[in-house]
Amino acid sequence: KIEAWYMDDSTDDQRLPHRRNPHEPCPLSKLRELGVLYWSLDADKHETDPRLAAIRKVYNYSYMEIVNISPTTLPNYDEKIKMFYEEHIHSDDEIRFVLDGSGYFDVRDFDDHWIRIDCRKGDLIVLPEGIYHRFTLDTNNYTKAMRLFVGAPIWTPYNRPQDEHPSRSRYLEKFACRG
Ligand code: KMT
Ligand code: NI
Repeated sequence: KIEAWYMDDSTDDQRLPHRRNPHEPCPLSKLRELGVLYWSLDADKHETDPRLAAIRKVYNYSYMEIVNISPTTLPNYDEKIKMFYEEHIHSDDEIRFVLDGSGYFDVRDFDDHWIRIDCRKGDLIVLPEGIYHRFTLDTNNYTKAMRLFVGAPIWTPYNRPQDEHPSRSRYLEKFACRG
């Protein structure tokens, strides 16, 4: 369903897949260890889907908005695209449901390697508070996504390094159960 892999070190276009050679897939179990949650839903039914409603209720995702990320639909496109791809954390979970199109969420593992998550229509992904991550469109240049949040949204990115940020400390305490 959802596919993820370890990235290569090439500085080519960020929209390319950047798979390693040979390909190194990242299993879903690894993503779970990093605190990343994932559901596969029917994007076309997002207005009436009881599964989405149940997830929103259980996790208190009261806030919802829809964004269209493409060169023609996103205001300040170049600036935003650059911002999304800066490595950062948030003080809350980042919850995204891809309604159409596709894009990549990259997350860091505990060895500081990038894992690229190929998010497509129907993928609902939760990046935990404090995880280092970034987002890019792929070569289709289009993602329509639902942005969910617990209460009033705070989208502020804190660019790396944020090793003293309380959200980073909480993340490591919760998920980096080693050493
Ligand atoms: C964000 O906060 O990084 C974004 O909303 C862009 C990704 S949404 C598919
Ligand atoms: Ni983010």
